[in-house]
Amino acid sequence: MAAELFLKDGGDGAGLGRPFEGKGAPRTLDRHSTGWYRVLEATKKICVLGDPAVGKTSVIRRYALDCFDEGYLTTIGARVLNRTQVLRFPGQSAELRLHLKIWEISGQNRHLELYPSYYLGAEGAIIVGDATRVETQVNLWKWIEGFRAAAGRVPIILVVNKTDLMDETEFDLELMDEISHEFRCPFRMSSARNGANVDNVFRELAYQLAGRKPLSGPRRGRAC
Ligand SMILES: Nc1nc2c(ncn2[C@@H]2O[C@H](COP(=O)(O)OP(=O)(O)OP(=O)(O)O)[C@@H](O)[C@H]2O)c(=O)[nH]1
Ligand SMILES: [Mg+2]
Repeated sequence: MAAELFLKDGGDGAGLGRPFEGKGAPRTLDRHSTGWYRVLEATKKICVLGDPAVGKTSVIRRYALDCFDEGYLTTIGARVLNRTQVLRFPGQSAELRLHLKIWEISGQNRHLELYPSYYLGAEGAIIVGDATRVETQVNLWKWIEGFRAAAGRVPIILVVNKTDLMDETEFDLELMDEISHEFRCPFRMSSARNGANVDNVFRELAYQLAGRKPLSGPRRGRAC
């Protein structure tokens, strides 16, 4: 059962995401019963992209390190942070540990020719807009198209960040519904500052990478 669960997603023999199986397979005592359950592991590259200063670094830092910095230091090129997301599936005696390699791609557009090489091999993306700047939501369009051209039709979640800045919000729900519908990817709202919905978004993408729905979905609307 557990191997089948894994093979749905990554059993292509390409090296990335191969399950631990056989004699050396790690096993852990199930906390909820007297039985044992299998621990599967996989590594996935995901990209986080979007316009400058929308909060890509901040969202990743909130998820990977649980911290937030008011200062703004633009990201040059691309940088990578890691976090392992544990996924559990009801009724199955297995847990999947997804080692996420989270690539932040600079929003600065200085070296556009490099972008396809950053996207290559990505199995999912979080594309971020800023709740206080509607043009960053309009630009999601071009980020999605650029990403899909290089990475193919892999899961994408659109995120409108900075929902803690309620007074300055320039949020266009109709536009977001349109983009979401056009590209068939869900959109969520988050705040890296107070942490609202950030974990949920990464968890939702991780479940999508595993070909599954999360046990409980993230909130769609306002995140704070
Ligand atoms: N209030 C508020 N500020 C945020 C939030 N997320 C990020 N910021 C601030 O917005 C600014 C830009 O954040 P970054 O995370 O550096 O933005 P970025 O998208 O990585 O920018 P580039 O690397 O230049 O593409 C910083 O001053 C952050 O502190 C948020 O959820 N709420
Ligand atoms: Mg950055």
